[in-house]
Order: sequence, then structure tokens, then C-alpha cells
Amino acid sequence: MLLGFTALLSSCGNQGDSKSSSNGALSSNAAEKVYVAPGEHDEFYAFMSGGYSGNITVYGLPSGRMFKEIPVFSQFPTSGYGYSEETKPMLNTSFGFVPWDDSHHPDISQTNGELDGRWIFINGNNTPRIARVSLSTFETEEIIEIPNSAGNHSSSFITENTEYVVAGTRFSVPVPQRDMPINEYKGNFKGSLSFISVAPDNGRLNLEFQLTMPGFNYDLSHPGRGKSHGWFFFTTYNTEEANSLMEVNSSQNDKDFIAAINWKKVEAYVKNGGGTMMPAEYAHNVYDEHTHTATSTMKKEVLTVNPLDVPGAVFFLPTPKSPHGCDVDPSGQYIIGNGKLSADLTVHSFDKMIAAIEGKKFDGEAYGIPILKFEDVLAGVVKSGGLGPLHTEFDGKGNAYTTFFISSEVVKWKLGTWEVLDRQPTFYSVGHLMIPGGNSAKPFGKYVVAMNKITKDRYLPTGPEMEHSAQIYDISGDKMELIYDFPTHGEPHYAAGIPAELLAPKSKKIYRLDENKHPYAVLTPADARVERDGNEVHVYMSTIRSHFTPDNIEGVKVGDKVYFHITNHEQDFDVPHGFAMIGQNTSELLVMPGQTKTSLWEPKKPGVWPFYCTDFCSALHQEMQGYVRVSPAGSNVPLTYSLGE
Ligand code: K7E
Ligand code: CUA
Repeated sequence: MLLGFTALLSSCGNQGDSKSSSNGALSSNAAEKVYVAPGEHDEFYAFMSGGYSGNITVYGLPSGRMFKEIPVFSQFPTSGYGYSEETKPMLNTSFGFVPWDDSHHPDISQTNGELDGRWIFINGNNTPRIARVSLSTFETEEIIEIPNSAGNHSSSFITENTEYVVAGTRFSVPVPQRDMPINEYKGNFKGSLSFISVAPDNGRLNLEFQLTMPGFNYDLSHPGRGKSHGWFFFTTYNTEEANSLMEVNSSQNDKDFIAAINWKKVEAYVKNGGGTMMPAEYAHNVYDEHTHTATSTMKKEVLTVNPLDVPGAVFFLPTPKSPHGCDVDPSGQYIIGNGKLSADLTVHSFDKMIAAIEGKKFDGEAYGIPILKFEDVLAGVVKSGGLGPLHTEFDGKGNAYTTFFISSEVVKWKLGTWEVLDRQPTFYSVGHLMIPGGNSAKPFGKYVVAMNKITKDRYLPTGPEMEHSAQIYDISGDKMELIYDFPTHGEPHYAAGIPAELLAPKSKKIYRLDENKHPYAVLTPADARVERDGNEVHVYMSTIRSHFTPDNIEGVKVGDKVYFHITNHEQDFDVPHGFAMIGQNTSELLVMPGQTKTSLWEPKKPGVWPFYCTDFCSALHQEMQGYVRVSPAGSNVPLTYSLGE
């Protein structure tokens, strides 16, 4: 398949020549470049954040075909995630059940700075959370809430061996939270930067420590890599610490900062007993693949670190002007601040930063944290002529690509010489962009995907709101070439891409029935049964093409809580069964082969009520159905069920 694809590409010849695609006319070469023939597979997976959908959507590149939506922070009736008894605990927080979030930045796990395809992490921005999703099952396996945080935006970025997933707060808040006047923000609110360790064997998350920083807004972040491994960089804005009329008051300073954090130093300090344990309340939710069930634990304390207690660990790099994106090149040498109110890009040098720190050349301090001199750390300025730079990615060939929201374009420039090599319009108002592996030491610089905020006339109108558009540019030549345009779902702020060959071979096909440790599983249809426990009725139900066992149940009464525990006995790839009950106040369930899932039904009315399989599983799928007889409360109809005799 790959060979055929390469042949297709090399037959295209003269990419990037005079034919501009800005007039919307795609050359036949462009069509060939994105064409993935029926039955053929894409070259890359692209995981797009869902923004206000709270989830992740999975696409193929270059075809732009959508493969799946992975529910993460939002209830998802398509699969029953967040509705089934097993998955409800995933959405538990210290605020109770929160069935939605705003997810922005997916990041794939790395080993030695390269994508390893084990997990993908994503942040919940609104009710601060970090999720870990398995890239073999494509299921959300873990969600940890972040205390002392609000607007969990400079998240979720991982260090080069997945030692930590890092989560910074956008909004500074009182730490600990308390009732106080808002206009006493300045000097009193704090910004916490959280370091969550990832267990190398099973990925389990643990909030190791939080740095309690001055009360700025921490917008975005990226890890150091290579020579700068051990450091983490965060853009800040609102160093004015304004609390109202922000669009004016937080843009007064000519320069804000990039905060450079030597996390290895902080880690060593903590390992030697440093830091202050403080009370906190945050949920830690873990999904077990063998019981097919999530548990939620409420944590009670968190280790906080005052940056002033770890000398030499935290510095500020002046950066114009309310920077948004904070990106680090594949070598780890260059740290790029995208000043969203500036026309130029500021590139800092890691080597110069270290030299300035060693020479103790400071330009004052902010709340005791040394500020380095702008000129001492500056590597160069990209004078692009664009407006509103937001985010930068890298192709691994010495080039960087920056999005400009206001001038609506992607600009390609050269690391080291800072010269602009190319620019292409986006349609319209681009936010992030993504090159597979573009946030690692080893990018796969063949395509860049621009994620646009405004769609307007790109597709047939669908009422007042249009889905956001993404655009694929071929970047294998000297000039970028727009080759495709496709709609996305929710608001993909950022995305993470990975070569298909790193994921597809280990994608899970089934769950093994003989490894099913769900307490309500029925491992053979002969064990199917119905049991009453007070007003709770537990239905131990099996499904196999094309039958529910049991399929008729009598003796259920109004006021009962009926739990349908459904085990899918299939052991074939891609044969889920569904379950839906008339009048249930949750969604249907989709149960994967070998899995057990539970749906709660509280019957309201006497009668004979049907249930059925929602997934067209065989020629006799329409026969996959059954009835529950519901009698009035207090009736003495005995509990009986049919096993298909
Ligand atoms: Cu939309 Cu990364 Cu949340 Cu910029 S962020 S666009
Ligand atoms: Cu099972 Cu349709």
C-alpha cells in the first residue's frame, strides 16, 4: 500500500510551482495527493481536540476522513460513555458529576523525544482536568482533576520521556480558594503549574507537585528537549495582574514573559523532602480494562512549591507582547514566543539563556523571580509582515511554520537565519497548526494541517453555525501547497499526528472474554439470570448474534431500579451489540466484544416494554429484541425470565 502511495506521489512531479491554490482551484496533482482509494489506508492518524465538544476526533491524513470520536470529558450517547454505570465515575470531580469540558491540546507520549504511540493526553480547560487515552483501545483510561487551577490551558504537554504531563493555569486565583474581594487580585492571586507523573508501565497519573507562581495568566507551554530537556517553558500574559476590562488593561506592558522552569531542579528539591503539603480536593478517576469499570477516588492534599525556595529553578524571559503560543524546536535550542499583538516573532536561545543565568545578568525581578535581559537571551526576530502570530510547528528539516490569525496565513521561515521562505493564505483565521510529530525531536514533515476558526463560505451553509475547517498543505517541496480542505467537529484548537504504522499494528481487536473480571459479567449464556435485591433488580444478560439472554422478564415493578448488566460474548473484531430500553433516562449502550456494560432503567409505567439491539450486527439484527413486563408497585407477580427455551 505504501509503495503504491509513494509511486503516486513521485508521479506528481512539479509540486509547488506557479499554480497558486489561493483561487481555490485544485490542480489534479493536489487531488491525487489526498486521494486514498477505497479500501486503502491513510498514511497518518490525526487526533484533533474537540474544543467545546470535550472530546477527541480521529482523522486520517491526507484523506481528511473522520474515523472516530473518542469521548473524554463529555457524555457520549453514541457509545454510552458517561451514561453507563461503569463510565459515570470518569466524569466525577470535586464539583460533582461534570459531563462536559473544553478540550484544547492533545499530546502523544514520547520516548527519547520521539512519538511512541502508547497514549494521548488532553486537557479539560474549564473544570481543570487531564485525561490519558489508550492508543490501543482508543478509550479514555484515566482523568485526574487539577486543584488550585482555573482555565487549565497551558496543558497537556509532556516531557521527552513522558516523565510528566504538565498542566498550567490560565486564570490565577486565590490559592487556596477563599472568599475575598476580586480587586485585591494583584499580589494575592497565584498561578499554579502542575507536574503530573506518568508511570512508565501502565501510564498511571499522579500529581507530584505544583509550583505556586505569581498571579499572571499562563497561556501555553512546551517542554525543552534534547539540550534543553529538564526545562519547561510557559508563555504568560496579564503580567499587569489586571482583573477587569482585560482587553485593555492586560495589554499595557510592552513585554510579558516566558517563564523558564528547571523542573529537574524542582523534582530534586521535592525528592529531598522540599515543598509544603496543603489540603486540596480533587478527583482521580481510573478505568480498569479488565473489570471494564471506572472508579473515582477523592484526593485530599497536594504538594506545593514556592519557586523562591528553589534557587536557580525559575526565570523570566521578556517576550513581546501578550504572547500566546510557546514552541520549542526539535533540537531544543530555540524557544519561540508568538506575541499575538505583535507583528514579529521572538526567538529565544537556550544556550544564551543558560549563559545569562550563569553570568547572573539579570534585569530586576518579579516577585523575587529573576528577569533575564531581553537582548541577552534573544536568538533572533522573524520579521514576517504577518499579523497576530499564534502557534509554530517544525518540519524537522530546519524550517518552522507559524500561524497568523489576523492576516489569516501560514508563514514558513528558516530556523537560524529567521528569513521568511513562503506564505500561504488560510480560509480563514487560523489558530493552531499541526505537523505529525511537530512537537517532538522527530517531526514527520510531509503535511501541515491548519485549523481555522472561521469557515464562512468554504462549504454549503448549515444555518448560522458552520463546523470549523481544517486545511492540509503539502510541505514536502520548497513551497507549501494547499491540497485539501475538510470540516472538523467542535473546535479543534490543537491536534497531534502520528504515522499510521506506529499505531495500526497494535490497535486492539477484541477484549478477551476469559479475561473479563467485571463483577456482573456472565461468561456463558447459561449463567444469565435475574436477581432481586430489595427494589434493585439485576439482569445478568448475555448477547451473541442475534439474541439477548434472557429475552423476556416478568415481575419488575414501578419504583424498581433495573440494572441491565450486558456481556457481549462475541470474540470477533468489530462486532459490538447495543442495548436500548424504552423510556430509559440514559443513553443506549454499545458493548464491545468481551466487554460488560451496565444500563440503569427506572420503569415509570406498568406495561410490557421492549428493548432492542441498536447496532446492526447481523441479518437477524432486527430480531435481537426482548420484553420486560412492568407491574404496579406492590404487585406480587413473581420474578421470572426466559433463557430462550
Ligand atoms: Cu485555541 Cu492552544 Cu487553546 Cu491557540 S489555543 S488557537
Ligand atoms: Cu446485536 Cu444488533
